[in-house]
Amino acid sequence: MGRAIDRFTTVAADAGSRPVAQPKVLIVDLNIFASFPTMAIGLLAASMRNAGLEVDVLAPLAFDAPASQRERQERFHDHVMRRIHLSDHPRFRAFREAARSLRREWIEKSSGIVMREVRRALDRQPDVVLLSAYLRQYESVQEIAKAARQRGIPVILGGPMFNVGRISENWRAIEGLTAIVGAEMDRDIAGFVRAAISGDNLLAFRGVTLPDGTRSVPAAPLRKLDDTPIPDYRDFPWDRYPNRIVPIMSGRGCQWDKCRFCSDVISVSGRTFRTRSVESVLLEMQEQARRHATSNFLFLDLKLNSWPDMIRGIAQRIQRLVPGAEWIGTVHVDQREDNGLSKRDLDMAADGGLRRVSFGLESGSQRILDAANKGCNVERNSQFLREAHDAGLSLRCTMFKGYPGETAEDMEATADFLEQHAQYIDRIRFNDFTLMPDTPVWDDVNTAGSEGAFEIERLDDRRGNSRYRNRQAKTKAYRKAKARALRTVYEINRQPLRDSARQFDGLM
Ligand code: B12
Ligand code: SF4
Repeated sequence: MGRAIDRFTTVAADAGSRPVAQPKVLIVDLNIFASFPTMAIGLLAASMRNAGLEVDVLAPLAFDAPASQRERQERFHDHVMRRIHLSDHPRFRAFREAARSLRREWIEKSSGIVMREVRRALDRQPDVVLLSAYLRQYESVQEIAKAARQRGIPVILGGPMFNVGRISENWRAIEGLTAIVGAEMDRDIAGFVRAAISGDNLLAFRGVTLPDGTRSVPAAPLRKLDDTPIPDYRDFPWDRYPNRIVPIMSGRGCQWDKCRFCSDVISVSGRTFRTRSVESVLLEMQEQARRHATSNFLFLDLKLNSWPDMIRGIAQRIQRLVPGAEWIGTVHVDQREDNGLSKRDLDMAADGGLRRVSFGLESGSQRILDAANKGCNVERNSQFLREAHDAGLSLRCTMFKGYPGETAEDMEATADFLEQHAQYIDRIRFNDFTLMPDTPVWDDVNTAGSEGAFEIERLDDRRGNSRYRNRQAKTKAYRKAKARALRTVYEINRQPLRDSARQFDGLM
């Protein structure tokens, strides 16, 4: 490390002042779900530019790197693939595992186009490279770190899950990394980058792991979110996006914070609920609308109704500030008396431009919702679906099968629920239950040990997940009920989206 100060670019700070040396920073966006800019990159770029650093963002889509599409109107082929992916038949298991691992390999492969552009950018000799990575991007991080190392350029890695000790412990072995950061760096990034370039002690910053395994104290969740910068999305290839959609966050974390399977609330920015003021959110929307000539917004909040006055405040005031504004987000149909999702709230939100809502329905069985401590009930989910649909909203929900303890009766209840509510739902993402280390259900399963029907076969610290075997899912009755549920999922997903929400298709 320890790169010399004379490699800094010299820029004039402002007229009349002496020229100051400014580091050149390269940030590589590894996100290929590229139909809107990546918020972490926009935030870090804004923060560093505000502090006078020279920032270059490399966004793969600008160089024709193939973007992956998340969701679309399905064809029969998608139905068949989902049946294979979610198969529990014992005779099918080996084939399914092989198909999954091939798919994983394909997803995790680094892109030749991205690497070509990264090498070109590294040849321009930035003073430091920043990478923001999901855990599926190990191979890309490895290749970029290697290329940077060959040129003597330090590499800092950060991302949503690097606050989890066993994960950063696994990744620190990547050759060429200078440090891994598991902290919300909105305000500290410029100081951190300067310290990395000068070879100062990085353990003076919280949430840092060094390649030799030493680490600083964990970083506390960032408070005073109104003081974070407005993300700078100027570097993203706006002309390549099918629609101009600005990502925004009104708060971080989730006020409920209790679902036993939830890994969002253990992530860097998901820990403990913090909100911005309605005022600051509205001003950011107005400013981004002006900068990018659009009125479409995607709220990335884990739970947009954590503080019900946020959703109401946006609904009541945004049209005056951004005429024609349209927005979408994720909610949790919790059981508080005021959860911000009453019929009146939903009608008002739709009038205020809300077009689409995603929510974690998870299961149609109350027993499973309770076991997962989801804080929801089947009746209220049902009522929400009807009322939101009547208000004109497009509804998407996420669900899983295979939660520990799920039986054939639970799957029957799910299949029934879906059949009864198919006309209200536009899209369903139906997943296999993911058992993530460090979540409460992980502890449940480990405590049950060999007594339980759920057995952990392999723990994958690099990807932050695990492979498990669920004996309950093996019965014929379970598989029959699941086949019925999946038929309804396909019936729903093969329909086009509601017209009013089409520009938001596939974003969540
Ligand atoms: C919005 C979102 C999406 C969006 C947008 C993604 C995007 N990259 O823009 C969509 C819907 C496309 C998406 C897709 C997926 N997502 Co997602 N997503 C999120 C969500 C809800 C918010 C992310 C976000 O913008 N946060 C706000 C910013 C400010 O926080 P941040 O990213 O952590 O960044 C801060 C710090 O980490 C740090 N930092 C970040 N990068 C760097 C870099 C450096 C150098 C430094 C110093 C610091 C630093 O500073 C930032 C500012 O404070 C998170 C949940 C969560 N709690 O984070 C999941 C989450 C990130 N997603 C996750 C997953 C699994 C996925 C999918 C794989 C799901 C799927 N099966 O399809 C895909 C894969 C996408 C891909 N790129 O490969 C996981 C990631 C787990 C992992 N293994 O890494 C999370 C944590 C959810 C979860 N608990 O499972 N996702
Ligand atoms: S409501 Fe959503 S974000 Fe909140 S704890 Fe549950 S799954 Fe996690």
